[in-house]
Amino acid sequence: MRDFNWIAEQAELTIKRLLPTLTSTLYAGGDARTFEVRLRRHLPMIFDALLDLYGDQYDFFFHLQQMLETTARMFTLRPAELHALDRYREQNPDWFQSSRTIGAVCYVDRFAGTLRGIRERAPYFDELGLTYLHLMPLFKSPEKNSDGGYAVSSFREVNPSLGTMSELADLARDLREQGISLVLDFVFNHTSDEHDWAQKALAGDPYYQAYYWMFPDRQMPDQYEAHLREIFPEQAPGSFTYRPEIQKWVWTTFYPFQWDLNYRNPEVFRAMLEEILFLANQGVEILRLDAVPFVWKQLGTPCENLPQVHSIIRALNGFVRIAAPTLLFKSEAIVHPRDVRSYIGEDKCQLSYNPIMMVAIWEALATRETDFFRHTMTKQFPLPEHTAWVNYIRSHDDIGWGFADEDAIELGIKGGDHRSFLNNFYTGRFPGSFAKGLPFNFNPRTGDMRISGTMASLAGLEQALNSGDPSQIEIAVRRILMIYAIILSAGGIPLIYLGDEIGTLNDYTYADDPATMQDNRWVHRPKANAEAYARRADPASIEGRIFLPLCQMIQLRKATPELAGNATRFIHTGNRHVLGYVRNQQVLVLANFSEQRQQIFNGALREAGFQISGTRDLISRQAFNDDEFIWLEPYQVIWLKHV
Ligand code: OTU
Repeated sequence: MRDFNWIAEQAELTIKRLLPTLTSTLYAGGDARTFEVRLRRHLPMIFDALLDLYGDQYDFFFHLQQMLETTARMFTLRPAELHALDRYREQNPDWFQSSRTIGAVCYVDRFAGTLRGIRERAPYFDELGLTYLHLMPLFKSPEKNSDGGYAVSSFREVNPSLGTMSELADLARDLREQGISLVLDFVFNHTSDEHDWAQKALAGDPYYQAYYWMFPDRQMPDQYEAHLREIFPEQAPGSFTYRPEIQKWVWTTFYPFQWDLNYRNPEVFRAMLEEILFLANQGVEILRLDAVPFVWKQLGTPCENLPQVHSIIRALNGFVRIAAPTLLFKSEAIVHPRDVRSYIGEDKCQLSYNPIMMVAIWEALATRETDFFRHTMTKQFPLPEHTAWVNYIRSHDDIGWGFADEDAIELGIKGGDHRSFLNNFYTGRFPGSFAKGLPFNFNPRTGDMRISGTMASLAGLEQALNSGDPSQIEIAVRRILMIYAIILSAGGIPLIYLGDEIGTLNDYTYADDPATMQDNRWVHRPKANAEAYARRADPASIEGRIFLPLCQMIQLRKATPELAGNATRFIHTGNRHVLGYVRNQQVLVLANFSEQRQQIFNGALREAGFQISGTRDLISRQAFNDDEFIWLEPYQVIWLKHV
């Protein structure tokens, strides 16, 4: 443990020494007083975090000064309207916890062609009720394969086929005026090999070679690899790539063209901080921190979720609180629940994907039983203050069964066996399965495998439509609506992958295109289908049967402040097919995970602390009195509130 008084003293000395320089950076009209107040508030924590990373470097204070100068310069460059938003958000740090917050995510090109196309969809975003829009990586990136944009060649240039940076800034402003926060990815574990830094490194410049991890031979790579997990064993085996131009092995956790940055070099930290603040100054309000677990490496470890990753995020977050406090971080760590949770905090990532609940939903859909859901969520759901889960059912990525084996074994479920079952189920191999997923990256060495597929195809709609059986189609539609009813009522921000709101099915044409055929995640990233969207208002169409009730639930959620915040208490309903949770002691959600009608004994709910009589289901408007039992139709969800 470091002595906090000593840290505070060092921070104070640093401020005394540097403030004149920093505020002279601010002479161009910056609000020096605000800067100083924030600096005093956050520097001790920043200092503490940076000591974890660079405390052993003789030039620690030089690098700290560089980082602070970057922060001051970016603060000065920040547009006035964003400074105003900063002041407002500092007063309202929990704004995202509102029940009015509704999120969606899309690829610019696949959903709307260009940034201008996104702009033209503004009325549609209103129709859906969005307040949070995540545009998938839209930066300049290699033309033939960029891992869907996750290989960034410049954080300051938009991919020219989508638009320009100034269009992006305009879009951010327009969206904000419409009440929508713009969310972008910050791909900070790696850059593409076409990034300027990588190009200079390839040309032999040692300064930029030190931005990455490079080795003259296999000696060190072999030692590291002994402990590393392969992320894409099928498409990109191993974690290092040989570059003959420089006769070096480069660390590439993901694809060979994605070069891992070396955060042991404080200059890399400073440069990436500058990119963050640049994006914040374009009006981006939330950055999704991509591949968080991988950003620090240590020989002899798996190089995932190391303690220094937390120090990097805390330090970045601290600087952001000074220069652009509107900006929030959202963690993308799809790892063990313990590690997922470890990145969430007011001082780290205020938001995080909730892969734990995502997996629990699919698990309960496959088994038709909710014991594991309740058990694991009771342990894993609670979050610290001023943070939130982002609840989703699938993203642009594969689905991996990342539940905690410890949670499973407590219910007598063996993790490995259960994962095999889920893989079989969601690839449609398990007898009676309703799902049409594809196996993603089967690793014969470990038996590990993940699943690709759209929400609708995984939830049974594709198979039902193929069968032409109206009752199966009805069941699949209900299953989809149940998923949404959970995502929209559990604590946190609901996030819809656009296309899923109208029941988009798997798109198998990815297999015909050489650019995508290797990576079946493209099966669930189809282009928006204008005709399908046009049918959304028709209650007889499949699209309308999903879209219309979904919109109704979204509006209900927005109008129900009891659904705000995180507080979600999972309860025993006395019927293992029925999930139950209470929101803020005010709303009881019951969800039937089976194809059969289910009965719930009121006594069980009373015992769990919720009185049924005098409540009304917000969704169906049905009123409930003193009857002994509640009946739920197949896949029905009710949101019970006292009236
Ligand atoms: C992320 O995913 C992105 O979401 C992917 O689309 C990218 O390909 C990748 O990073 C590289 O930028 O392993 O299978 O724990 O799960 O970062 C997807 C985090 C991934 C990893 C995640 C990664």
